[in-house]
Amino acid sequence: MRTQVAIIGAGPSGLLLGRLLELAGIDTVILESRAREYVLGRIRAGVLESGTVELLERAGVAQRLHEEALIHDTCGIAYAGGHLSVDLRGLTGKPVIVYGQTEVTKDLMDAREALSMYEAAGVQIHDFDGERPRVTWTGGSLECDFIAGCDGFHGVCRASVPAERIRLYEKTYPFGWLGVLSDTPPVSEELVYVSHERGFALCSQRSRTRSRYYLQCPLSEQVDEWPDERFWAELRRRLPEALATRLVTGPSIEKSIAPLRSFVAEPLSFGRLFLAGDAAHIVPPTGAKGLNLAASDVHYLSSALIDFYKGNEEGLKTYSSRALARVWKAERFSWWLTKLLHLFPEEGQFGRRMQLAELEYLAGSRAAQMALAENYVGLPY
Ligand code: RFL
Ligand code: PHB
Repeated sequence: MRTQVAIIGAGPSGLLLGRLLELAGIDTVILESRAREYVLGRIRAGVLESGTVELLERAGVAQRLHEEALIHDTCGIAYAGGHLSVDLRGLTGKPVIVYGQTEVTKDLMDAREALSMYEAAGVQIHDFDGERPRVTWTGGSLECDFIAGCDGFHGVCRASVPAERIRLYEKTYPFGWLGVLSDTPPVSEELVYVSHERGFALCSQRSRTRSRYYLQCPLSEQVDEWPDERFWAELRRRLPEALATRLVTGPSIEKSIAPLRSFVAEPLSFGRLFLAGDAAHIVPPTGAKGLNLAASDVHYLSSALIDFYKGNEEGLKTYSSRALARVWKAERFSWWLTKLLHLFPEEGQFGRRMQLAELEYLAGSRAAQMALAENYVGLPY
């Protein structure tokens, strides 16, 4: 079998790249190790930058998004008696868009006409330094011009690069996020990020009838140590009183713990192999940047590949540096917001007072709110 671009991974980055290339008349095959239903069942991101939405429009998959997504002009931060509502639109002219990663994935899967192979076991990539890279899996092989490594943090593509050709930067955090999805109305119209003595909490949502909540929790804890009653009781304790009394609880329909990590691989290109999305970098979810960075990588990579097939190789040469310039800024923002809002017991009382002083400063300074808002709504491509 032969194709122009072999895409490894059917997460948002692989599917979006495949769709943009398909629209430009470029042949692609997507190889995904999991079943389609498994990929669709993963509950992950919920907040899209308007740049991501524009890319989905270009990919022709934004129709349902425009009918169902919620537009958020503000975002809330609560802390020790204070509550700040950051006027994203007033400060930047842009809102953020609440629409689940699951829905983005479904829209992209439904639109794709070219070949996707799910449950492809034992995927390996070969000869990406030469003119004729190859991909093999149990029972099949594929020749191609390029390989796009869109296979997430634990994928095979980054792992296939010889150690001396790649630099990895990593920071792990000593806690995770315990997430619950429930068919209950969101506690607040805006998303609320909560900095509390007992730990961080986040009130997010998927629709007017579906909520997504997160609690900072120790990495040592297991999901089955968190029956619904314990989760709701702990969330209520961390919320400001006005929200706690409004909280509507109900049975969880998904519950999971995700570790927090900052990670960047440099560079993103190795001969004819290009990494994009979580395969190349991870941010802690606090800034809601992971899916949006996957989209901006795909913006740069898709236009570079389209230019290549029109005879211009320049974009492929600069893909890594252009994508990474944006990645590092989002890494900084996500790291900063994580440090500002989470409980770090090892930082002691002084560390906590520094957080509160910064939150008070943020509450009283338009300049500081502007810096937060322009990063949260997404830096320009
Ligand atoms: P994905 O989604 O991990 O997809 C990679 C795909 O590759 C497949 N794969 C392989 N296929 C073939 N062969 C192999 N050897 C393979 N190994 C892996 C996998 O099965 C998978 O289908 O990466 P992608 O496409 O780069 O997309 C990245 C996003 O999924 C991720 O950044 C976001 O979900 C991060 N994230 C958030 N991002 C936001 O922008 N806003 C948010 O609000 C937000 N919230 C979150 C998040 C991530 C979270 N978790 C669980 C990590 C909240 C959470 C809790
Ligand atoms: C989510 O709704 O899953 C979500 C929202 C905002 C974040 C992270 C996750 O910062």
